[in-house]
Amino acid sequence: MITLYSFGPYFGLPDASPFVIKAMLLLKFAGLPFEENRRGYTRAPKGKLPYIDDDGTIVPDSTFIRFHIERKYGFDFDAGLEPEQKAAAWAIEKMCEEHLYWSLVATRWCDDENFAKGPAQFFSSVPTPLRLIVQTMIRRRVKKRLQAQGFGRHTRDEQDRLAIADVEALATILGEKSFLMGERPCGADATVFGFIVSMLTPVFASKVRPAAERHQNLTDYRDRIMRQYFKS
Ligand SMILES: N[C@@H](CCC(=O)N[C@@H](CS)C(=O)NCC(=O)O)C(=O)O
Repeated sequence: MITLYSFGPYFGLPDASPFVIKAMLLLKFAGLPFEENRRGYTRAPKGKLPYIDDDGTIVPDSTFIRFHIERKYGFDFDAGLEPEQKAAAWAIEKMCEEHLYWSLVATRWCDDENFAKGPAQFFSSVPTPLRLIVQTMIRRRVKKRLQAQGFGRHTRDEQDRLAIADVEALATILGEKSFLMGERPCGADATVFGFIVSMLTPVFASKVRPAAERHQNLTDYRDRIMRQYFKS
């Protein structure tokens, strides 16, 4: 049995992290049953979630989880795609993970109201006298990462413009298709769904969400995958 280490469902989402949602969907695409463990963060080999334990083999990072599934179970997430489509799918995935992701982090962690409605919940199990101290420390760490990566050096308005450009690109690429590369999901759909669903949650206020909501193909895509893979 595969154990997926996750944060848990927050903000009306299958998980607080788009990367965990991606890993869930990769496992579902591959038809591999798994159980979730929401207490693995402190033992995460790379200090991040997701990671899996597959019969004693620990695999951290959503992309390495994908590679593991492909190698161990012989599942081809991109079956039927031309080399050019595979390359484009990879580039789209990395746009979400390495660019759009930082907008999500900034929206949730830097805006006081969004933080109070969102990430503040992660600290509810910390005893009250310590809670504010831990919360402030972690929030400062996240802001430092945003600075180090560079996205955090832009104004909020500039960040929104960059993220909206990603959203427009995703909407254009998806077009009238059911999935990114056609009528069947490919590996990158796991990532794109993780980000689209996370961006569309009504919990957080941002200019990026309405920009995504204006594209019915994106909301339909979210609903289609939710219906097909996340409703029991
Ligand atoms: N490259 C990693 C990224 C995973 C990641 O950034 N996870 C974040 C949540 S969205 C995390 O665990 N952050 C906790 C931390 O950095 O302390 C993957 O694809 O799995």
